[in-house]
Amino acid sequence: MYDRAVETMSRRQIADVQAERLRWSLNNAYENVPYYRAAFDKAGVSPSDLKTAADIRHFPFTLKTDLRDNYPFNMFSVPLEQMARVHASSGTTGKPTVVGYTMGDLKRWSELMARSMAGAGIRPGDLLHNAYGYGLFTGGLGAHYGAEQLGCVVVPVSGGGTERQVTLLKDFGPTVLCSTPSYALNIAEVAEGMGVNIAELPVRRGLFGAEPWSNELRSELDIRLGIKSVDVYGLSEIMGPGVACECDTARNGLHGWEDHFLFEIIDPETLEPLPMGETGELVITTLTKEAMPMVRYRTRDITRLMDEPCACGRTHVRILRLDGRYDDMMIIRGVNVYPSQVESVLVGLDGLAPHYQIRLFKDGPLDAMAVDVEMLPDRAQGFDARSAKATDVRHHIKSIIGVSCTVTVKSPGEIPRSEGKAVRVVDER
Ligand code: DLL
Repeated sequence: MYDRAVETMSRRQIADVQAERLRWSLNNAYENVPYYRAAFDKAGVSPSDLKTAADIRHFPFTLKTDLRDNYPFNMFSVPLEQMARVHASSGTTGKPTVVGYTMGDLKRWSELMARSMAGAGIRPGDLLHNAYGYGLFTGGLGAHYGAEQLGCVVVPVSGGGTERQVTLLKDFGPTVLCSTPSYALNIAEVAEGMGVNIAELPVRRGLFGAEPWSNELRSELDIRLGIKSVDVYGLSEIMGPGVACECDTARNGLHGWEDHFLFEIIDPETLEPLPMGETGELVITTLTKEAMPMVRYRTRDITRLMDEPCACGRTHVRILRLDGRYDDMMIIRGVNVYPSQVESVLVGLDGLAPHYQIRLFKDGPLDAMAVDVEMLPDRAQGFDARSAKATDVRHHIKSIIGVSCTVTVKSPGEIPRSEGKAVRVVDER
């Protein structure tokens, strides 16, 4: 699955491949998607204006609302009968966003997911327990077909039924676990409650993604599950999982597959492209998608790119691990805070379980943050112990992130556990 010639192309070769494929993709969008024809015409650009990949900056952005406005199938560039599958993401408000694939798209998706998995140290013959949700969510089927393409044996468990997941992990002895990081933590906890030590089972690798997770949570998962956890990124609008993935060697930034996607970082306020290395919103253009080309899709994900070659030899741009989505950023008394920063402080603090939930509420005219945490079950749970721990946590959050918040120590098990993407923030404003 590892094609050295592709994954170690020079930056120059990458730019050439991108320019050529971009011209095809912009043409596909312009000729076959009325939405794009109107958007390009309005912006006064035509696919023939593109000379190099950098000229993408003249083309208009695509937003999630554009997909919603074209619900369900109007972003597709081929007639429905030429398509092979649709997926959709639920979204918190309004209509879901629907995405579509031709057979060719599904083949490329499987190949890119297999490429990602191979980079992550998964090998043909690995028995892969897939606990990403199957269905309209792209996680389950994306990981499934990628793993089969790589030559793994897939156990298609899907999410939920956590005790059964543990039993299967024990009985089947898979070597790879795929799930969201928060669900992996839930599985670890349920296993411990069932007297099963996953660290002693054959599972050696975790491929986790679909939500932000901190390095602290990674260390926790590595130790509790006895695995090496690797981060995988993707989004349904662009393809699904496998748009970018960390490598086994460095686990330092996710290799974004630049022969299929063009990555940019823009300032989310001015919308101007930012130079390599600066932090901003990730914008992605598809280069090879047939059924649903996306031009400058604004992901709302905040990160930065690095283009130095990785220790593994790969040259494709690396996406720094994500702090979170622009929409998840909380502004507490003028300080910008992402839930993952709170996670970094909490996970690993003495006596604290790695489960948390943030509540946002109004304190007069201002936004305020409350953090719910849990003590480890084997610690004293009395009133004094809890208040001392709450003070301790509040102090840590204040000194590390710089915001004041209230902290409530809940009983073990009281904070809701995740079976997919964890709900980290509850908005009570
Ligand atoms: O979450 C696809 C996926 C499935 C990725 C399984 C990885 C593994 P959506 O439901 O469309 O697709 O959600 C996409 O999830 O824009 C990010 O905000 C977030 N996200 C995905 N992967 C990561 C990650 C899938 N590794 C949205 N780190 C994206 C942080 C992630 N956030």
